[in-house]
Amino acid sequence: MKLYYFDVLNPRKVCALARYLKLPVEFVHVNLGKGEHKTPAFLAMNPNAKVPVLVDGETTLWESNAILCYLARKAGTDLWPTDARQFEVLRWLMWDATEFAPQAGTLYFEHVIKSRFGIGAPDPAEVQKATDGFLRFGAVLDAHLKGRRYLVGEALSVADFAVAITLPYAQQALLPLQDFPEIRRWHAQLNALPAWREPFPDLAGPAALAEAA
Ligand SMILES: N[C@@H](CCC(=O)N[C@@H](CS)C(=O)NCC(=O)O)C(=O)O
Repeated sequence: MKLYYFDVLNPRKVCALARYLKLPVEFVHVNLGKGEHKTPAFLAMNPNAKVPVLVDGETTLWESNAILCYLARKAGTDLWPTDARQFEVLRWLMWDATEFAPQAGTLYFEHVIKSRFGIGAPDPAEVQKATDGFLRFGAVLDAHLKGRRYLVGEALSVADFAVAITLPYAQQALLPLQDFPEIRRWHAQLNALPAWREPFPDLAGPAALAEAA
């Protein structure tokens, strides 16, 4: 299995899960800064020109949340459950993609990506709108987590890997978490997992140094 990634937001969740599940994945670094996601070979795998992409034999899969479900099933776990919890997990994946991630992802883009790639200063109007949105949907998440260890009850699921993905960047992205103690508690639990804290292959290793050259 090959997992095409770059050390940014959406690939982070699938790399974390692959490592958590100890799957035999070959991590393939795609340098977005050098436009490696726009080559004909990459576009043949993902015409959206985005990472992550998973290739497993005849299967080529893009969209990080779909890859999460695939990996969970591949490892024979119920992190993507087959019982009634599946609808709850699906609910949180959809909610993340349409309500929460657009807010948190905008704050990540404005504060982290723009400075990393030197593509301008944060846009105050975008930041304000996303901060307001984060406060609105963050309140829903915080209330839901009260009395629950994870998003879907007591067991970890792919929903946790998806919905929490901006939280490792909370400080740099200026995510307004002050009034959300349950989100902070939940993320502290995820941080206890080595795979969550260190999802990417060693970017300081010889291969990465060669790539960066
Ligand atoms: N909905 C996609 C989004 C993937 C995505 O936006 N990937 C970003 C990195 S976090 C990317 O490859 N961006 C390259 C570009 O937009 O040029 C998913 O969840 O996989």
